[in-house]
Amino acid sequence: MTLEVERKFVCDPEIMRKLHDIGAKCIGQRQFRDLYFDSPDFILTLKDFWLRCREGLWELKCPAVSGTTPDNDTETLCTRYREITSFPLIQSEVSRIIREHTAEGSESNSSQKEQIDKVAENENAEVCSADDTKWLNDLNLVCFAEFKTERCSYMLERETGAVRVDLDQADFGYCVGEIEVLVSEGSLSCEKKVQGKMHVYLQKYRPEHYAKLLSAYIL
Ligand code: V4E
Repeated sequence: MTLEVERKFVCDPEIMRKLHDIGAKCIGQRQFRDLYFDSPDFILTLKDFWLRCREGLWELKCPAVSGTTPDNDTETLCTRYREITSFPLIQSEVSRIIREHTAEGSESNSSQKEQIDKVAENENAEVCSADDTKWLNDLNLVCFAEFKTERCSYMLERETGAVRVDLDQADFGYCVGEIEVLVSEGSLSCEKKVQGKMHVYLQKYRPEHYAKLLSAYIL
């Protein structure tokens, strides 16, 4: 079976020359700043949900495949997430996750529950401002990671179709590449997992959060 997958790879100083040598064409370069949000006790990321604001645009990456285990190499090596970009849908999904978590435990009081419900009610709002931070406060979400990335994108024409390669240089000194390809399902199983920007960021700046995600097999 063939899968469309995104795979990260380590960038060495020669990577641009190597891409040029194999015929890859640079199709653009851009810079962006990412802000990631979670509750102080990591409710979202411990469930593998990643809430991001990139240059004013919101995105929620949700685990697309349930039941992922650390023994399943294909799942851990490939990025398979559902991406929600509609702001009202993001608000309703995030408030649902927080509400469910709150219902499981008894740590939240009734006024917190009311605030969560208010955000969920906004689900059908026609217009939402991307810089509206009130809903973040209502759900007690805080920014846990902020970094800039310089991204160079390349295209490589192959018989099987076009291959896209992104090279990301993060402002905290980490460089990672990502390639989007069609592969046969069995071909990914024994290769080494490459750390993404978030992995390195948390390891460096948020060791407590990083340790919790490692224990939960999220990273
Ligand atoms: C850590 C993480 C996520 C946040 C970062 O997502 P990523 O795709 O690395 O960021 P970026 O800047 O390339 O986003 P894009 O421009 O493609 O939208 S989302 C999911 N995770 C978890 C995760 C994981 N466990 N393993 C791997 C290999 N990647 C991500």
